Amino acid sequence: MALETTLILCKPDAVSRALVGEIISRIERRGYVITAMKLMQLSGDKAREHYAEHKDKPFFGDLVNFITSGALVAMAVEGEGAIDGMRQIIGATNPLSAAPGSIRGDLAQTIGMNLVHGSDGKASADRELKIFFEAGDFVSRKHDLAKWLAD
Ligand code: IDP
Ligand code: MG
Repeated sequence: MALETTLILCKPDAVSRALVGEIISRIERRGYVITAMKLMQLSGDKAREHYAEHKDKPFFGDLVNFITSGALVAMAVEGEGAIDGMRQIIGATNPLSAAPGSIRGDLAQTIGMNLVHGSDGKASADRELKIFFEAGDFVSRKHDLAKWLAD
């Protein structure tokens, strides 16, 4: 296992339902640390870049409209195996298939408004983090992370 950084978005439904604190709390309780964070409204261009892999899907237009519809919170989240670990915490894409105990399984109803985005692999994480953050946005949390990491 390796120390990884993943891109997490609290999507506009999470911000408007005031669930950002709940989501961050679950990330922190897992022992991951936030190394960059922004409250922002995404432009159409950045939304299309972020979701480029879905550009030919029938839901692409709705997805871009939704992700640009209001404020979102973007975070870089660091930890051992944090990419897959965050996917576990988030749960399956369709909330009806997401395990109870996961964010989507506990708090979401529909696939279109499933509260959170998490990168699905190392290449995606590296690509997506660059869409939301630049080098100067990151703060080292190595000291804070150390207490969570067993030898
Ligand atoms: P993920 O967010 O779990 O990685 P992806 O397959 O990458 O899921 O899809 C990106 C987002 O697109 C999903 O989180 C969901 O909001 C939306 N989406 C995926 N599949 C559908 C669909 O079949 N109908 C409507 N929206 C969808
Ligand atoms: Mg995805």
